[in-house]
Amino acid sequence: MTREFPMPSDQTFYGSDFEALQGVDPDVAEVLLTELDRIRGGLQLIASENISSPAVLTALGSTLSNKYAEGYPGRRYYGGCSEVDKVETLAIERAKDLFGAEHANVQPHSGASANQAVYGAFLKPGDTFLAMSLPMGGHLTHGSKVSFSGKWFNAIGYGVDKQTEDIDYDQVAELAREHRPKLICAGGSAIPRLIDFEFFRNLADEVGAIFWVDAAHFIGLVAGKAIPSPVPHADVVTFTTHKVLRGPRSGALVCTAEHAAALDKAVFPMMQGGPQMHTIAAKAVNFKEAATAEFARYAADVIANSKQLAASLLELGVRPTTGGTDTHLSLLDLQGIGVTGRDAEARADAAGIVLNKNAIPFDPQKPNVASGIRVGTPSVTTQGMGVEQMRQIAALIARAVTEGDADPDHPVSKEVRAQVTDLVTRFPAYPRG
Ligand code: DSN
Repeated sequence: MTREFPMPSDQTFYGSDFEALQGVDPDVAEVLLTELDRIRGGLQLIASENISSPAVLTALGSTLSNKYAEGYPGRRYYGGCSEVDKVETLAIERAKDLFGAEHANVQPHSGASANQAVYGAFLKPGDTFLAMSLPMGGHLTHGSKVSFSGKWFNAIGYGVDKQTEDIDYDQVAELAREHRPKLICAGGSAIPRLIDFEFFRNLADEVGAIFWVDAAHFIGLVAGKAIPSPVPHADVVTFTTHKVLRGPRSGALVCTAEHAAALDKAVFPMMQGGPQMHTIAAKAVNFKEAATAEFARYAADVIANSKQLAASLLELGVRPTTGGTDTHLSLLDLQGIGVTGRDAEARADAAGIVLNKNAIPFDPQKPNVASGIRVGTPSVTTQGMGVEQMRQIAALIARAVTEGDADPDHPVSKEVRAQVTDLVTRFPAYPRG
C-alpha cells in the first residue's frame, strides 16, 4: 500500500521543512529563495545542468542523510541499515534495468568520484591510459595535468579532426597502437556528436585495454532511448545523475559482471567512505522517473530542441563546431563574430541568459578567455519549451552576444532581458501551484 507523505506539520520529523529552516537560519533560507528566483528568472542553458523534480528534491532533503552505511546492502560496517539497504537495493536494481547492465554501483558521490574508481580498479600509478584531452572536449579527470588523473598516471590525449571537428578516430587508433594503454576512455564535456562505441570496443580488444565510457553528459539521452547506448560495448560506464538525466547532483557507474567486484572495491573502501544515503534515495527516484514514456519523450525533445537551436544560431552567423549537434549541447565558435567566450558569457548573463564560455578545438585563447560558448537544452526542455522557442532563444543569444554588453543597464541587455522574462514567465521552472 502506498503511504502518503506526512502532513506539513509533521515534516520536521520526516524530511524538509522550509519554515523550520527560516526560523533557525534566515540567511541560508534567503539564499534558497533567491536561488529559486534566479533559476526561474533566466534562461538556463548550461549543458550540464537541469531542473530536477520535487520528488528528487524531497528525497535529498530527508533524514536518510543521517545514516552511516559503509559497505553495501546486506554487508555493512554499521548497525541500523535495514531501511537504507532497501533504498540502495532499489537504486541498484533500477539502474540495472534502466541501462540493461549486469551490475550497478550507485555510491559514487559525483562523476569525478566514479571516474576515480575506474582508475582505482584498473590502473596502478604510472600506468598509461588514453582519453580525449580537455581542450579538445574531454574532462579534467581524463588526464588533465592539474587533475590526479594527469599527475598520477601517464595520460595520452586524443583530439578532433581539424576539418570535421569530430573525434579523430585515425589518431585514436594510432595512439592506442603506439602506447598500448591499459585503459581507453570515450566521452567528455563538450562533444556535440554521437560517439562510435563499436570502434572503441574493437580498438580496446585489439590492444588489450579496458574500454571505459564516461557518459556523464549524455546518459539521460541513453536512458530515454534517444541515442545509442554505450552499455553493450563498454566494460564500465560512469555517469553523473544531474545532467540530462535530471536527478540529484551525484554519480554512479554500471559495468559488466566480470568487473563488478573490482569496481565495487574501488568505490568503497578505496576511494570513498560512507555513502550519502539521501542522495542514493534520490537516485532511486530519478531512475524510476527516467524509465517512463514521459522521460523518453523528454529526451527526444531535448535533442530536437538542441538541433534547432544550433541551426538557428548558424543562420544568425554563430557557428556550431562540427556544423551542428546530435545531442543536448552545441559548442559555438565565436571567432567569426570577433567576440571571446568570456565576453559572450558576461553579455549573455547581463541579459538573463546563463551559459558558459568554453574552449573550442585548437583554441588560440587561454581557457579562462576561450573562443567559444557551450549551450544545452536540458533545462529549457524540462520547462516545456519547444523548437519555436529555440528559434527565439537563438535570436536572443545572437543579439546579446554580438550587440550587448556586460552591463545589465545597457539598452540591449535590458531589451533582451525583457524578452527572456516573457519567455520564462510562459514556460516557468518549478511552476507555482
Ligand atoms: N563540469 C561539468 C560540465 O559542465 O560539463 C562536467 O563535469
